[in-house]
Amino acid sequence: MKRDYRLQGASVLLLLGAAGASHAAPIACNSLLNTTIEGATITTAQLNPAGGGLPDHCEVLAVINPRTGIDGQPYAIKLHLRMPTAWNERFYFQGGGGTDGNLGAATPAQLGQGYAVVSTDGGHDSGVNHTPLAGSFQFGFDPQARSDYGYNAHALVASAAQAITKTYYRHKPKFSYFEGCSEGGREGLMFSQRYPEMFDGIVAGNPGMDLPKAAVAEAWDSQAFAAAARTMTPFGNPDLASSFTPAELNAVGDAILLACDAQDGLVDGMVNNPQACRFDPATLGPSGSGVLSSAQVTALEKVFGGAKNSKGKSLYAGWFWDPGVAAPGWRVWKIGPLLPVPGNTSLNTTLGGGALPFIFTTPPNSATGGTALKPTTVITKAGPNPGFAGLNDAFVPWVLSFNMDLDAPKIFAETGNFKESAMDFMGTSSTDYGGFRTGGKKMIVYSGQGDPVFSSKYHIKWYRNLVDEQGGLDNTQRFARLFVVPGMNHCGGGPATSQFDAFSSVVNWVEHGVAPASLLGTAPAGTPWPGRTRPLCAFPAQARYVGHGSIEVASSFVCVSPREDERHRNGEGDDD
Ligand SMILES: [Ca+2]
Repeated sequence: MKRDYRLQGASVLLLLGAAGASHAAPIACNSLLNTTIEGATITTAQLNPAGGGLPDHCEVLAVINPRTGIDGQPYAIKLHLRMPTAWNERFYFQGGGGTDGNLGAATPAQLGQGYAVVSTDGGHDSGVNHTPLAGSFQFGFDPQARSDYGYNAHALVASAAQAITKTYYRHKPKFSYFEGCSEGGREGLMFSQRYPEMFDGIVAGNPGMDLPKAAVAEAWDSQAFAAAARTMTPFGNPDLASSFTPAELNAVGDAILLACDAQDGLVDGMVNNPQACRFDPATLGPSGSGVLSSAQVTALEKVFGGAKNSKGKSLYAGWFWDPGVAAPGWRVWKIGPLLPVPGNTSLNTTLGGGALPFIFTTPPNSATGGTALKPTTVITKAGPNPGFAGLNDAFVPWVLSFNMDLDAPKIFAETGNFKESAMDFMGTSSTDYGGFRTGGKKMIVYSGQGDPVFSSKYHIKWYRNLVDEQGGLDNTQRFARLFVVPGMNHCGGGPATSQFDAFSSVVNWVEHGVAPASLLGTAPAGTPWPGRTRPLCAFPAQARYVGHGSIEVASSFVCVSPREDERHRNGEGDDD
């Protein structure tokens, strides 16, 4: 009997197409084992049946450039790739976090939606590259590991994982996406600037833009809060967490609302027009309501004014006055405590306190080089947990002795084997977007207005520079949009409509040409108004109440741009 295989194949194709699945059967998953594709040697390739919330998929582990660093440590760039059998012909790179070093499970929600998903450790492994001196920041002693963390590992992994995906499914992905927050957000910016051809759509959340500068600002903040500390830790250092009680930070948040909530036209517990906000913390001090001491007022003035050297030159950016200051997500970074253990555990003195001396200072600090460590430093007790160094105040004396004139410039230094400065390998404020723009790529950047570690002011300053460089706002909004989320802390948290789906928006933009004028934000449980919705407007637009209708729903708000002269009147953009 004669059969028309071609037609039969076509009908199968149609059926599969209707189901949204791939039209080509993948090769055998285990046939990838021990092969090397684009420099990645595959050490695991196994087909996992559906289960545990994951779809039927081919799981791949691979290693790129295994080597020994100049610090004697074993390094490799590892990737974790999962390729679902019911592939949607799309590729998704899951960004990292902190100082990377964690391969990750590669199980974001996108895997269940049919995306091939990859994650990486960024070229070092916090479970392996961990020493008593520097904890999980040890990799900062190896220049290649620094460059891998900054950009190189992610580029090699993206390239190799896309090639493995193409080999497995027998055709390349139709669309490739990157999404990350914090360091992952920085990686998204990095791709858009260094490798604009690699992704069709990028979501860069609360990005650690020019992270070494932000790390300098973390030290600045720690010094400011230390001066207001009321108690010492068992290790003999100021306990930053004692500088403000939660009730005092609540008072600051309330005072910010009193001063600035109504300036956007509606008293709703949100500051939608932060550029107009003129909060003065002295109103809470001894000459005001008396809620705060003069030391506390000074600390807030220093921190929110931004890190500066002794000549008054700005070293990072200041911060918006935002009621997110009263949320736990602000406190755990700036002053702690993050963990219920003795000593300082703020992220600024642990994560930032280790990254600054070992990864962002050139040459990296050690007991014998760089800034002298104070005799009281107990750096050899740098935390028992891989991935979380800096307990027992390990880095606190160093952070508190960090000199804004002599030490801050070391993020720009190069010497000896360290041929790239920290700003060279971590810098992510370029405005050269020619390749990205002409390639038709799209990027969504979002920023928490109450983020305690990466300032919205810094993100806005970059975006304004981008607008200037790219021929105006309309031209820039064709490929890059910034969304500043009032009240939101770092990648979530705070009194904010902090739940939103930036990823679907970037997909819709890439695949259907629908540029997002706003994202729909929902306030989660734990906020003063769970379930409240707001439009999160593409900068410079801000959400404004239309004057009627429920203030709890986004449909009662529109996105409007504040008058440009406000920006000049309030002196925004003074940071350099
Ligand atoms: Ca308001």
